[in-house]
Amino acid sequence: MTPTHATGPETENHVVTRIKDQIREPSMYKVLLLNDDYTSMEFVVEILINVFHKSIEDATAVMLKVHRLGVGLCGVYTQDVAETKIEQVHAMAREKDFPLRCIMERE
Ligand code: TYC
Repeated sequence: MTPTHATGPETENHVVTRIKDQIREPSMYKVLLLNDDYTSMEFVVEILINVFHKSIEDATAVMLKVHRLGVGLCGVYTQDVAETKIEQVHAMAREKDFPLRCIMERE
């Protein structure tokens, strides 16, 4: 049977496929706080409130989790936002001479 429409690379279907291929969800990154023996609990709570927009209750829970287990989740962000938040944490910690470390992991 004769095809009712073209099926080569220039057809509408292929264009639609190509556009769909370009509309990808961005990769997301977990931002994690690491425990250490020197950073004050109060400062970590302050970071979680001011950089990660946690309530005081959630900030305290995350800080205690990091203190007890060694690592805790601050939030999940696009690459640029995750990198900026990590820079903010390290800059604020450096200012107070705390060795607080923050890392990101692709989800
Ligand atoms: N372990 C620290 C203390 O006992 C508190 C702390 C919690 C440090 C979380 C870092 O990411 C951290 N003062």
